[in-house]
Amino acid sequence: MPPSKVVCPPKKAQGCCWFYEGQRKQALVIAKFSLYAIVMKTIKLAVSFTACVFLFLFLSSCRNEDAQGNYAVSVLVFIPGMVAGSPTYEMMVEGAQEFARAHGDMAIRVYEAGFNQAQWEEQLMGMVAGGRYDLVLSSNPALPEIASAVARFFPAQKFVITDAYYSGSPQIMTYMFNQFEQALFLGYLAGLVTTSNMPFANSARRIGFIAAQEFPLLTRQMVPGFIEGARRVDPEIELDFRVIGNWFDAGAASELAQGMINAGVDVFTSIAGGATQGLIHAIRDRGAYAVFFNTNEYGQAPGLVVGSGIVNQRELTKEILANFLEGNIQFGTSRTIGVREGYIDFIFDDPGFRDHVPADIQERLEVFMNDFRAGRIEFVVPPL
Ligand code: RBF
Repeated sequence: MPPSKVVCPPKKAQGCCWFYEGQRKQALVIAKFSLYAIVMKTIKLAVSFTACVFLFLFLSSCRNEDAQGNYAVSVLVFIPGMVAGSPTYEMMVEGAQEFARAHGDMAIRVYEAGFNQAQWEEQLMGMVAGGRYDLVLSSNPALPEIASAVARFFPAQKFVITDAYYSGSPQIMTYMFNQFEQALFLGYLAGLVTTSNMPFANSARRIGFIAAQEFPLLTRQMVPGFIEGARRVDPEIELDFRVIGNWFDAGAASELAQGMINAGVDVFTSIAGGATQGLIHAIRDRGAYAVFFNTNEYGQAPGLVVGSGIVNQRELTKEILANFLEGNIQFGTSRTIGVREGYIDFIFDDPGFRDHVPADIQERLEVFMNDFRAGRIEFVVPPL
């Protein structure tokens, strides 16, 4: 395209017009480039500044949460799953944090390993590899095997695992809740409710158990304990046991529960972590009852959640940490704790029980629990 004459200064030769036009273009390019450079520099500065701010915030939060720094003792709470919605995990984290608040020189780091169980060993290995933690605390029946595999690579690393049984590794101590006992008294209550004339109790004498997945503690002790307790009320009671396949799918849990209600189940229990919300939804929707393990769940559906057991995991966690500070953990051993040791009980003192459960059922359960605490209930805990 010929250079435009319109932009030519009038006194310059024609040929110069192209030169001036070129200069103008050059100037424009330089100006654009400079503007671009300034904008980029500003962005770079802003990015670097933001990165520094984040790094600073991250490092300062690490000082509080992470295991190093100026703390005398550092503890990793390894959660095989997610904390929210999993009562035993919630209680362990709360107990550890409460203990650390009261003992200023202890750092607690909580690590959630998520639901991919195939990755737990690798994750635990990664966490302890730096040698930063004096103690790894966890709670899950499957954890001792994983911890012992990791322990072989790190002979100085110590582990305390609750809700689990293991002995023989000088690096590991376990605390086993006697879940057969809790299953027995919750099953007894389920038996009283399914045979009652409460509004949603039918004539079928069928109770339900929804599990996230099968594992030895569940299939060998919790499920058998639940049905044995119910049959102490009426030997004709049947158990409908179903498995979801994971610890988070509330939709699947709800579908299972609806099907079980259709089949005559009027009282449920479950061990399903976050997926338990689906069961709660189903009993609200359709009208049925539930009793729960481990923690106070009455508030989830007042009038329908008619019983809650409690494991004293929060206190146990604090005791473990206190013992660890005193050098009093018996590594290589396992301790079983239940009703008589004061670590498992039934929550009577809640409006969900007091205001909604018929008086005769309350009385019969109270007699049963008093006998239990006094050692007058006879039972044989099945081997794991
Ligand atoms: N319980 C939960 O509440 N949430 C979980 O995500 C969870 N994941 C588990 C994974 C495995 C492999 C096993 C064996 C158990 C899991 N439990 C979970 C069960 C829990 O640790 C405990 O055994 C039961 O709640 C009975 O106390």
